[in-house]
Amino acid sequence: MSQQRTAGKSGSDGKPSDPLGPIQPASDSTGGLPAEGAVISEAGRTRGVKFTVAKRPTLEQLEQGVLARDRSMLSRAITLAESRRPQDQDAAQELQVRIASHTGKAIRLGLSGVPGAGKSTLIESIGVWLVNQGHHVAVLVIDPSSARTGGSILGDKTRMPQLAVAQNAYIRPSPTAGTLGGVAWRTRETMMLCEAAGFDVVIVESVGVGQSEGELAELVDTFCLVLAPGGGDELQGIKRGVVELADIMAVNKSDGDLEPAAKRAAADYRHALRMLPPSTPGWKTPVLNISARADIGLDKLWSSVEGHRAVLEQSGQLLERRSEQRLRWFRRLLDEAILRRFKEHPGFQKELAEMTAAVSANKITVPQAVRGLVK
Ligand SMILES: Nc1nc2c(ncn2[C@@H]2O[C@H](COP(=O)(O)OP(=O)(O)OP(=O)(O)O)[C@@H](O)[C@H]2O)c(=O)[nH]1
Ligand SMILES: [Mg+2]
Repeated sequence: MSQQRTAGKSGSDGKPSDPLGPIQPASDSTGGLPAEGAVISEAGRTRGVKFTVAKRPTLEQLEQGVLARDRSMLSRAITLAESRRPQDQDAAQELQVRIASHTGKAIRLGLSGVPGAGKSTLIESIGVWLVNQGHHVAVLVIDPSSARTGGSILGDKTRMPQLAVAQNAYIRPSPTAGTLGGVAWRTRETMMLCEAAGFDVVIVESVGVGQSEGELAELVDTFCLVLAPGGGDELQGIKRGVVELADIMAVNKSDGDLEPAAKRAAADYRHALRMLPPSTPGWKTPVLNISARADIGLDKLWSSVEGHRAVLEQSGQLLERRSEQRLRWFRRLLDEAILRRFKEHPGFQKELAEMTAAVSANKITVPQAVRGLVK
């Protein structure tokens, strides 16, 4: 993650550099090229190395670039949104305000499942299929590994080789902040940027490990659980709460030797679902046998996505879900803003250091220290 943004720190002379700092070419698999006006950095020149540091685009340029579906600008806008620097966050939020009226139209699909279930392979197959039908597909890969490695762009690219080079597709890995699965801290903002860029299908892939699925399900309109046939009892190792969230269950790898096991697994899931409340009132969660590798059942999967969307729209639940999504976003940004204001309060850092020392030396109890600081 730190690899993405190295700029913007104080210079060696102690003076802060450009308050917003240049944005590095983003680490996505499709954009990432320096924008027009890229300059050879001084450091690069003196060392005789030819690398470029792109000039920071203005908010206007970012806005126009995103709306014009300029991949490079979209990537930079996402990098800005993901930056942890307060000034970047201010700019990123201003950008969200500017693009707001262009968002909200996409199909927001979440794919979760255990590692190796075939999520990426499925996105490659269905993504290419959608692109060939004239859709514009954005894929956000929530990637726990990239928090460690600084981005597994190559991994994503090799898993989605055709989609990565497709004209009307955009793939963006987002590192989670150390947590496994779930969503990255700016997935919502990234999704908005992709919608503003005219992607009418936004797919979010996230590893599911039994507790993070809820986070993803809350972020998207349609939540699809990708499963793979295993040996024995299929229902083991998959939590009831997770199955309850699924709007669609796709048993992948229903091909070759695995086909019989995949069929049995699907029957087990169908049986289990009968005892659970529906994920969406008025909708019966389908359990589909698919093969991402052999392109089996993808049309059924997509018609289920569209069917679910139609139920959401007709029943008014889409508006409800969107409103809940907005409220969660509101609360999250509000919490962040309050915390930031609090920490920026004059004298806070000094008091924090004092209280930390006092707590450490057991001179004050933890609740007393917290109370003292908040006052
Ligand atoms: N037989 C078969 N193998 C598949 C199918 N889909 C994926 N695989 C294989 O399963 C393995 C994992 O696939 P991925 O698409 O990387 O799985 P993933 O769920 O994205 O994995 P993570 O991102 O690590 O969580 C790869 O070796 C794929 O080739 C399929 O439909 N049939
Ligand atoms: Mg994957």
